[in-house]
Amino acid sequence: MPENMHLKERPLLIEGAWEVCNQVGGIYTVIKSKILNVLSTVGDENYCLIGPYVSDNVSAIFESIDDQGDDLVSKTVRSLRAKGYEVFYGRWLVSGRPRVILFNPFNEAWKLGDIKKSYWESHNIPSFDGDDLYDQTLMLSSQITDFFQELDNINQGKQNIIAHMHEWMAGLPIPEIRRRNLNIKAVFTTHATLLGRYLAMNDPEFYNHLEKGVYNWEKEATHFNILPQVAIERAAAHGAHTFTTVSRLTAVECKYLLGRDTDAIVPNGININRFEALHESQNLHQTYKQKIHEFVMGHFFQSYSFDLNNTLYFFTSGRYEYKNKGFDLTLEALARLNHKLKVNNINKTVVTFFITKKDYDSINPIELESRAVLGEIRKICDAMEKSVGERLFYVASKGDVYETPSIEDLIPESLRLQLRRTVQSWKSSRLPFITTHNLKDDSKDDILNFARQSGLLNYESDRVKLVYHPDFVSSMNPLFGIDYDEFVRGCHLGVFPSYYEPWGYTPMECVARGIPAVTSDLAGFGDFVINDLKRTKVEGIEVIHRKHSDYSHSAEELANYMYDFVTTDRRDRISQRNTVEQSSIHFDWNELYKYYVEAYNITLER
Ligand code: G6P
Ligand code: 1S3
Repeated sequence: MPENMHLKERPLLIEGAWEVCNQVGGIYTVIKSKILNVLSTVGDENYCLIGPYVSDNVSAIFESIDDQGDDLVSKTVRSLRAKGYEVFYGRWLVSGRPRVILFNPFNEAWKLGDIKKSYWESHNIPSFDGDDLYDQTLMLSSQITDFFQELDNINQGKQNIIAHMHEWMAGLPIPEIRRRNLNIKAVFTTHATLLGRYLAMNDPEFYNHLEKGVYNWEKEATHFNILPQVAIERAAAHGAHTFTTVSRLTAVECKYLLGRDTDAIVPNGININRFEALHESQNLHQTYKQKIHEFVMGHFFQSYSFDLNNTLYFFTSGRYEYKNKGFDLTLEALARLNHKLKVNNINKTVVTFFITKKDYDSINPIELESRAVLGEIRKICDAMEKSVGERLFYVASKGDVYETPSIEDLIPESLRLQLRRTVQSWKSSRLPFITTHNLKDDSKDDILNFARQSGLLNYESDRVKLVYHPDFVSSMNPLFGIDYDEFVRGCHLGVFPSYYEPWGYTPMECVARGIPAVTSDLAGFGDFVINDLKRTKVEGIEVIHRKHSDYSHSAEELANYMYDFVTTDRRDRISQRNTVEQSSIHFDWNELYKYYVEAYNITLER
């Protein structure tokens, strides 16, 4: 094991998060993807995750184990069960199969009032009623705290124990560990600050004001009605022996909004499964691009067609935070790109996908019908292909090889008529839709409103087209029929110029799949590329300047980058994809887990 992955002692590491066995967002990726590195550092017997038993598919990813072992965790589980607690103790069925303990938050619903009262009296954490997530985190924390209490009683100081809790939803046991004076060292990692996220969404001068220290946290938290959660975040940050966050950018928020400097930065890594041969990755790009072509034919060709061989696929994705995730800047840059491509007569089409999650009633039925008719057209073409093959073979076997058979000889009239009728009934004069689904609040949607105001409405003359898919892409989804990973591989460029982004997994995921990506210097990942890798440019990763640049300049920088990308030829794109994939090695947990080890070593010394 490399020296920087070496722990001073082998503690029992208990790692807790709301997203253990419960996929919500990026924290799930952090926890799950680094498991193999944790196990090789502390050993399976010294590691256990802890989280909620809430996910709909928890039974599919959790396998019970017995509690008869002689180790500290099993003994604690036995003891809690004897006291009447319901403890789900087992293995999380992901790579590494780590041990995991889950509690059903609702088991403590009967004493929610008391839990709230005690956090108020002991830690000055106020409460509100009617917020389900908040209530569940409180009820979960109460059980996790009891687990730590029991663990400490049984351990009696024999082994070092580290409780590593992520984000405010799992942060609440920390102040209690300290108040009860348990012999457990607490690490708290925040993956954003709640107040930072709200302020960034609402104050255009957020970064300027932040560093000037103008915000009064209590006043702002009250204003956004998030005082209880912020109070938990602060209590966890202040109570932890070691306080960490995912990027230097978020560390600034920690200092000014949570009132404590971080002790270490723990950047997010990813598992890089590298292919033996470069062409495997290129082949996958080709295969999945074909799937996206099929979607594009169904979506656009009913109205008009364009040359798919000269079409590039851009995409952005993430939680629907229009400004924070840089959807606004991406749209502005696309509008400018559209203009540039038109005035310079560049005969390329850019289809840009917005993949996010927004409330909708259903997939647009016209979209589904179009896909179905396209399927019919394909079936007729397949039948024609078969007919051509058979009839050609017949003609050739007769020895008439020098006569070119006519189309009438090769394809029966019935098939030709069927094709003509189907295509004619399919064609439509409407503009291709922007969104694939019927949104609940169509008239207030920011993406749609930008399209309406800028006139970027998928006109035939537009070089840039928009497709807004307000749901995650998955193989179960009838429009694409592929998983998100595969979708990423089939695209040409990922665009993520965030305004508020503590880290940002999306560009990293692109790069790991050999697809170039754009990030910004206000995303932790972009900041890491510039400041930690000391590179102004890593092949295939473009960092757009937003920190010291106004909106219009950033949009222009992005539009110019896109323009250069579009006008690059295919051979250069192929070779860029190869180098991009190689540069992803910098972001592998094998490189980045050392920062966690460093944080644990600091903790063990405290
Ligand atoms: C991969 C495939 C090639 C294909 C190319 C298209 O490299 O192996 O067969 O020509 O992708 O690249 P493009 O950037 O135009 O999608
Ligand atoms: C947070 O999730 P988000 O999308 O709300 O945590 C992620 C994992 O650390 C991070 O990548 C992201 O930037 C944060 O914002």
